[in-house]
Amino acid sequence: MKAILFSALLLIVSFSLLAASLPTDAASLASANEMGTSPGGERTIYTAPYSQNFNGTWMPPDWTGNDYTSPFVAYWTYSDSHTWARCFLGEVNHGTQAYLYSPQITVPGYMYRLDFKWSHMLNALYPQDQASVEIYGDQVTGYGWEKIWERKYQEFNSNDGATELNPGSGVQESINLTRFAGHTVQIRFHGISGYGPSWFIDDFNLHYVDTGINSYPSTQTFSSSTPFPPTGWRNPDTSTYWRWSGANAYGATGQGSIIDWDNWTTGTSTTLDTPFLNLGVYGGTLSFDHAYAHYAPYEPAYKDLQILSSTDGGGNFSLRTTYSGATGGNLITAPAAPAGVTFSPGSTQWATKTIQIPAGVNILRFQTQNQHGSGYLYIDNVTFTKNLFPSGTGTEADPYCVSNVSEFNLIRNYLGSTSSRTYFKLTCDIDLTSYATAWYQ
Ligand SMILES: [Ca+2]
Ligand SMILES: [Ca+2]
Repeated sequence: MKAILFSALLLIVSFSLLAASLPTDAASLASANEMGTSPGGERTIYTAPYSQNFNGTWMPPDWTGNDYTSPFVAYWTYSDSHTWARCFLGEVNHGTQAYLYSPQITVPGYMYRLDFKWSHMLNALYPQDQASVEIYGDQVTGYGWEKIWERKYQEFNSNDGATELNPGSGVQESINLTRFAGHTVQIRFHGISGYGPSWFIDDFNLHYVDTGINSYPSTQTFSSSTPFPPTGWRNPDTSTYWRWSGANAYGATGQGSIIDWDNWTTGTSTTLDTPFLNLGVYGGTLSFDHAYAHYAPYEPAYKDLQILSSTDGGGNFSLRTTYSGATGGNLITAPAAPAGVTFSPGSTQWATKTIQIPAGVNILRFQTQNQHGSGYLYIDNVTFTKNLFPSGTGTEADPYCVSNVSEFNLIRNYLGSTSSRTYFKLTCDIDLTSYATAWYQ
């Protein structure tokens, strides 16, 4: 019972923190964001889940956009079938921009996502259309609009049967907004005309989907052929440097690890965030395999690997540890690769690192700090474990500390020969009187 009360208390504390960080000047946020001749006035602030299917009267309540009456401005309105929002890109000058703004929406907790559907035919004669989806919230560095989705030119092609004037079946997108938990955000759709076909949007939905890791231990082997990054992971800068690789840790059969490609820009970093970690109240551990070598022609250029952690779903991160890639550093696992050779680790050219994940952490970040010619870093078997006890590791020298009924009950998970050398220590008296009745029945 103590443990239950304890976690309930933590929940209350964390919700209070969320509430405390909510923006207080939502009205000024709105006026700062709406551009051009957007309709002004009072607008409802919604709380997710919030959806808009564009099937009603245009403009949808509390949405705004460009002046959609001017023939000289790219504009948004309904599709001819009146079931999609439509951005006219083909009837305006090249480079003309069109914006469609969602209402302000409060994201009440972790693991909310923005889903939407889009459709855009690629016209080979006019392949210069561009589109992005941007978010505004007080989480965003510099208080500007942050791109969370983008398609340009040839890649702005839904390949779904779209025509110049009508949408196809649509391409479904789903964007992780966990880091905006507790904040009020606004989403805008931003089209830039290349004199191409219309861009269509539908089924806007900001809602909760559990994409977290809930059972432990959990290992990401990067062995799937699904698109990078894996489900629940996030590549914040949509960096092209993190990629799949064919090398498996320690020469194991199969395929897959991730690689921080040779990022050639000194002073840049590449980041990759884990899924949301439901680690409970005692934290856990992170372990992973890595392989790293310099590139000989550019020695002593190197990259460091940093592990950062967030207690607010990825809104803010703090540095936990740095693994040094400098000559003699603990990140290096192999001799420098000769000129013209891409480092590909052999079975003995891997190492494993383990660090504690403190209580309260719910996202971890892998981040490299790069120098020109710093070489290739491989990462595999990213494993999370959950601490079930407040302290101890279960060894004779460092037994698990059992201090209440809930923890006492966990000992049942350590039966059998595989747990025969697991040690526990009672750190206080535990009152089981309230369980007596149940046992006698
Ligand atoms: Ca619709
Ligand atoms: Ca692997």
